[in-house]
Amino acid sequence: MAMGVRGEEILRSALEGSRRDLSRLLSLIESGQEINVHTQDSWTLGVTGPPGSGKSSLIGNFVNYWSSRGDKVAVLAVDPSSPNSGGALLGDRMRMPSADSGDSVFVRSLATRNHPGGLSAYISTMIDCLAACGWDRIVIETVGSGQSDYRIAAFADRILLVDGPDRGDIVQAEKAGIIELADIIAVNKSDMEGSEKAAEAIRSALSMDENPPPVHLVCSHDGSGIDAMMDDIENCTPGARSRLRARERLISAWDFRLLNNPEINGVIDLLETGSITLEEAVKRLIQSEG
Ligand SMILES: Nc1nc2c(ncn2[C@@H]2O[C@H](COP(=O)(O)OP(=O)(O)O)[C@@H](O)[C@H]2O)c(=O)[nH]1
Ligand SMILES: [Mg+2]
Repeated sequence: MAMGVRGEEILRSALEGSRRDLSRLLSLIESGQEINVHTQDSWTLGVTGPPGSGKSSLIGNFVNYWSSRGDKVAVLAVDPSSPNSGGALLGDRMRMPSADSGDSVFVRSLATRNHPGGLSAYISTMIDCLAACGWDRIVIETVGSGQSDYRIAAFADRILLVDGPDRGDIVQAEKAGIIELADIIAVNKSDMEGSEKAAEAIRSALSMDENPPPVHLVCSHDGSGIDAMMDDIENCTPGARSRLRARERLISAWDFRLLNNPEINGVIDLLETGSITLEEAVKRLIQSEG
């Protein structure tokens, strides 16, 4: 959908600082509208990891840290299950203490539910818009439970992987993909038993790596370990893992195109009845892309 007059008005107002219109702008992008905004240099951090590991709580720490230094922080919380106004967002608001205080924080929850293939087609535009509207720090929180969910993290220039003490299983092979993408790993809840062991398990699993990411033991509740981790986040230079991330972005964009191809259901019908081969199905879908 091309950008209409209304879209242009909303963009202008968002660029002038209206938060309400920034929200509207993100909704327009989510509904498939093209928004032509000048691409900006953006500072992005992806935060991913299993549900309950403390991603939102840690982001609350980051928000305090940056906003007290005068930075404007925007958080895009990608929630696979909830609609925009769902309970998860309310919970997150409570864990992000400054989320509603003042002009320096903007939190937006995005549902993946209505988007086959995830949010990959929109996330870059959203980042560009946020940067153009003056948000210096853009944090993308995703649940690292499904492929397409954590792939969204690859749209950020640096990635923090969060785990908890009860979840030492992050080293499992199935998670290897995301561990490779992580620049920094946080084992949160250092106040709880087993956290040190979990951090050790992760460190030893990574010991064969040529360039292993630092593993920080932190506690979002009392702030311990956070400063040292912030130093690493600030000093993290995108680069080492940029090729892997580019690959994830490509796969994610490809999935999105496939799942949103208008011919897909017809092609699946034909496959189901055995009327065409897989090879023919792929060809048909590619041809229908024009
Ligand atoms: N004991 C302890 N609990 C924590 C810590 N950080 C977060 N939690 C709790 O863990 C639960 C999940 O936190 P949340 O930030 O929502 O996790 P998310 O699902 O990864 O975003 C909440 O009940 C938090 O209060 C911590 O450092 N120590
Ligand atoms: Mg959360």
